[in-house]
Amino acid sequence: MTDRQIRTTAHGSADVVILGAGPAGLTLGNLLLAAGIDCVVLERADRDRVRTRARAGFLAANTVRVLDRHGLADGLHRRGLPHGTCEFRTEVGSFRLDYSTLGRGEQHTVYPQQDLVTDLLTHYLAEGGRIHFETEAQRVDDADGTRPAVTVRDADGRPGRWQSRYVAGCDGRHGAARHSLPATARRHHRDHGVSWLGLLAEAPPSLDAVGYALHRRGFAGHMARTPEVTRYYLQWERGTAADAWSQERIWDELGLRMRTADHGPLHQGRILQRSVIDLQSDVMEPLRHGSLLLAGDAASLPAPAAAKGANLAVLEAELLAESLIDDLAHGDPTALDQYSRRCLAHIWRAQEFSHWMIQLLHAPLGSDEESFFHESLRRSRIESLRTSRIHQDWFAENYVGI
Ligand code: RFL
Repeated sequence: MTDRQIRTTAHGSADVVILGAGPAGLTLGNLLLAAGIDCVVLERADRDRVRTRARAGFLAANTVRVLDRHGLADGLHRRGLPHGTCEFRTEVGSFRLDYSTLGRGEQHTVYPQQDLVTDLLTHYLAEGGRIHFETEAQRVDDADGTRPAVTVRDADGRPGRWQSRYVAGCDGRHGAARHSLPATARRHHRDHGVSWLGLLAEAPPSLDAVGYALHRRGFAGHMARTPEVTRYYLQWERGTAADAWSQERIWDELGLRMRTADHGPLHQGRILQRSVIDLQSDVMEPLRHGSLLLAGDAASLPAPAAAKGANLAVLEAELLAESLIDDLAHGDPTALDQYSRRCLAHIWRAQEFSHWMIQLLHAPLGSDEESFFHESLRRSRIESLRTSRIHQDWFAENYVGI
């Protein structure tokens, strides 16, 4: 398909219209296509933006299993790197957990999200999948719950309309699917009151482990992405702009919090990307409203402290594909009834662990009694994780699990 064909066409129909070409939407698209279901993906961004948006990197064992099951994991097996260790650097010493030998014995695969999305897109197009870039969904209307219509606008502002039997809202937290939900939809939301400066540095990883530094000045994190690029995080004062600090100051602060005086220097390099992330979580409930179904970040946003979002997106896409195929190909009208309940069980598990990680990683920065109490609980939690094999098994199972 040429870029021109991909970009035009403001009107059309399909049994399933998928909003968003992220991990959720493209996994779903590939699975429906393989089952012969008539579907189309509508994506707001252009093709280059979709293929280069750097976000996640740590893929759980179950995500790899899902992608393997459907022949979507070739690139990941060729270029992804196995990862099974994390290192905690704290005020009272540091310790490592080889989590791939704990819990269920599972490990992560480090594979940048933009590479996964590129693989999914390439596969989808090679199989003849339909996608329209630069096509922004504005609203999903579904008066009687059986024949939804998606109002769209292309890059030149021209309006259009897509008709379908089902709409899969895979368009993230701020997409049209969430904005089109009925008043009965609930959003359970928590602001954790903590912010991070997220950084991508043109520098090789400095540790052969995920690094979690707990420091009285705040948290710092280190996560490998590729042999040339590393993601870092700095706990960041809420409201401070991402560009408030020079590169030099950022590297100094990372070095201080990561205790390079004791552990050796970090490999430094140009900072390629920086963004402020206010740690927030939410869950939409239910995930089905008539013929509109939510998956991925549109369904639930786990704060990125435990690397769950992209993994949930792939899992939910598979569950949604199974239900849609049972309904549309096998004529089972009840197939979608359990979709919401099945996903929410995984979502709340991931939310709980993500919440636990946030409590573990962040020191309250005040000096009052409340902060002292909170900080003492955190130290006790870390000490238990350092010394208790049962606690370590629990950690490993939840850290890689989904
Ligand atoms: P995405 O990836 O946001 O894709 C949604 C797509 O929808 C498009 N879109 C629209 N299209 C049409 N009409 C509209 N009105 C639209 N509105 C939006 C967008 O352009 C986009 O292409 O959602 P999806 O598929 O649900 O996937 C979710 C993941 O992207 C997200 O959860 C993860 O990136 C979270 N996350 C991580 N998850 C992990 O599992 N492991 C990690 O290591 C990990 N690291 C991270 C992360 C998120 C981060 N950020 C963004 C805070 C690291 C970071 C820094």
